[in-house]
Amino acid sequence: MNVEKQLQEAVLNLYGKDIKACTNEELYYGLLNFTKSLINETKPITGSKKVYYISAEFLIGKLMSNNLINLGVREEVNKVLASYGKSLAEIEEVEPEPSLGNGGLGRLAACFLDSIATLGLPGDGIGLNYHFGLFKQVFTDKLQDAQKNEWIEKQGWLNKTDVSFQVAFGDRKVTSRLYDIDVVGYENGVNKLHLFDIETVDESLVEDGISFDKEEIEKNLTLFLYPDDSDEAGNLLRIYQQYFMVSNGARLILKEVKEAGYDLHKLNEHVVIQINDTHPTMVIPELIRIFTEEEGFTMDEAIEVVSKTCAYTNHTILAEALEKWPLKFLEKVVPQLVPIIKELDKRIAKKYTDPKVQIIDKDGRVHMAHIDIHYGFSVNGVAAIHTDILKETELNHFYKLYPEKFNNKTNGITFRRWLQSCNQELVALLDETIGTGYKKDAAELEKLLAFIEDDAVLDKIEEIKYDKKKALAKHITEVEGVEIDPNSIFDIQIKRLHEYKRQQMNALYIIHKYLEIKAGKKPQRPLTFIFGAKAAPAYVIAQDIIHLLLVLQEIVAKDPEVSPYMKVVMVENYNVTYAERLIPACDVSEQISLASKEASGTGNMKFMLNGAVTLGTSDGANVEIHELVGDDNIYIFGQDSDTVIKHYADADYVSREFYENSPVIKAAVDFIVSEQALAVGHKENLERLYKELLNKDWFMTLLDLEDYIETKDKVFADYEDRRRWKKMMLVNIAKAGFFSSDRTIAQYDRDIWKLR
Ligand code: 26V
Repeated sequence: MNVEKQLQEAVLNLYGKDIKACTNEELYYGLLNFTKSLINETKPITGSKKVYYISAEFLIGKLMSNNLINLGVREEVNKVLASYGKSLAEIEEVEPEPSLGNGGLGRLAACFLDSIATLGLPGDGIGLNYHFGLFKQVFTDKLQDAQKNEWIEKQGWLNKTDVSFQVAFGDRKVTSRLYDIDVVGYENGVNKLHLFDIETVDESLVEDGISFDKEEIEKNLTLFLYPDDSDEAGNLLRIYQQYFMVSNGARLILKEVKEAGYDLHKLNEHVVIQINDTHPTMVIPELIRIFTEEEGFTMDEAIEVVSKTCAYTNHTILAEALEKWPLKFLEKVVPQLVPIIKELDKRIAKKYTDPKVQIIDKDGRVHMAHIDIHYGFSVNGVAAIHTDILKETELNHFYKLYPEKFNNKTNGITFRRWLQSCNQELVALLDETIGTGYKKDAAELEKLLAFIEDDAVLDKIEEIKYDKKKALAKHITEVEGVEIDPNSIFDIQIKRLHEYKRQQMNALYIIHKYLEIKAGKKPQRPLTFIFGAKAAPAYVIAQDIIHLLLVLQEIVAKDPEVSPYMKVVMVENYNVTYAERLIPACDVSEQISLASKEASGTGNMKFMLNGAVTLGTSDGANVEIHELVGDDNIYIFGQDSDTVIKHYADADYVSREFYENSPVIKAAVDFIVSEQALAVGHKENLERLYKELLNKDWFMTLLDLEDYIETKDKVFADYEDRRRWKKMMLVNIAKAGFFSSDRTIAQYDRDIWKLR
């Protein structure tokens, strides 16, 4: 293949110009056409059994770079463009980022699709084509504001298909339209991400920011990802969205099965449906409904085959995140499913008396996870500790009924995006030192350990990190207007804003450092604290925490006594593209959730792979990172999950006691409502947060604060032993292979899907 010739033709066709004369924007669309035609020449992945990964979220990020890598042409494209004085990185800036996910769960789905195709497994994603996805975050007056994120263009990765279905709700019928995005495996074939949309959607419904009329389902169904569900209309809309997704998904799956000529009674021999969290749960009653109403199955037959086809992944133990829909909502939106759900419930009630395992509870709420567990064949958690907690605590009643269904699949990340695409410098070093085998078998990264005493390699790792920090600093100056020093330590916490993730604990450390510097105790080296996080629009305390971080950013920046020694930057609109810049530039990876609460985390894996050292609690996949790198290459602090779970059980955590017994904690917490903070921030937000920390602190920030301060101080001191630190970086990179999503997907296939 002659890349130059094909690219030249692509832009000539579009613009009648040659590469040299094109703008970056023109080159992007030329490259898009070029890439799409290469994808069209790539073989679809086929087989007699296929997985459908059904998920309300696919946080795919920009696709150009990843597709070029997976098609095996990125180097070549780079070279050709460079020979015309053009930069692929700058051209990629033109691509809009779809924001079809909230955070980890959606990004995981995207990594999984990449790995499924890379392993050559037949497997498609099924989801929704949100027009504005998750909101775009802007800061106004140090508060988060939400705006719509437009990403759909006339020319893009979405391909309109001729597939369309009728979807009936209780009060209306709508027509769907399927759009597909090709998913190219790394040097392998092509699968699809199927995104359903509604033909009557009306983007002009969106008024200010992200508000819109929630009643007009025909017009609003696919406008946004998880619109504000703090009111009834928002909740109903979510149910409309979920049913729309699963009804279309079920129709598509059955269409493919019938076209292949398979017997529907043997559905489970040809199809496995992986249900990503509870959002797609209605696919179970929907399939049972279709089989009994349209395909002549008895109820027993339908239940049996559907149960052998569906598998469920749990991504959280937070009770408030486990969906429980009031039966009356389902009666309004999907009355056709209600008799099926009642039948499923009746069968369970007959077999088991324990109220904890019922589908419909005494208050008439339908526990979606319970449908998945009773009527699916597999239940998996997403990290070892998370699965253990599910088995021993949260889902113990189910584990006792079905021990054979429970299994762990520790999450992973695609190394194509989180190494090859975002850190080409590190890739070059790896290629040179350990060869290129790690690109197909991530376990080969361990070969890097042979260089642990090689100063040239250690220095090179340090140099790459420094270059990435410089590039990030430049970007942050450009987009945030904040100067940061690449010679400072980059301490980064990027993830959804949630109390259990404890960004507020990091903020209290920053206050503590600020007070120390004011008192004359300067850090050995300047510190840069970077945050990126969106908060759900209805999550008040999360908004307050963002406010506090922005207040601290300003206080520190404006204080000439302190700003030479530390900086705080809360980046605006943290998203996948931003993560691709932040992660390679990180020294210290903040993974400080309250133990037991972070199911896995995947950012922790991305940081490690790029040579950051983890500062974290014994939670989620941190536990497995710890086991892999050993005590000397990670900083673990805080109470463990057993202790935390016991505090909840005994209801004996009193945050005020920690506050009153520790002058350090007291000083940091009091600062939130100090005159100095109130002069910069809003009284309402700061006081609410202060009171929350003192009177409730449900996620036990103060429990671990002293230990956190001590450990973090040690991290920063250890950073000065440069050789030791470089070795830690090397070990983290070398041991990251386990967290390749190729490994995770191979395990899903071996234990659950059995596609080959
Ligand atoms: C959802 C909600 C929705 C209602 C308000 C509170 C709340 C809190 C948490 C969630 C999380 C939903 C599920 C989720 O995103 N889980 C994440 O899944 C990742 C992939 O498995 C995993 O790495 C993260 O630890 C986990 O939080």
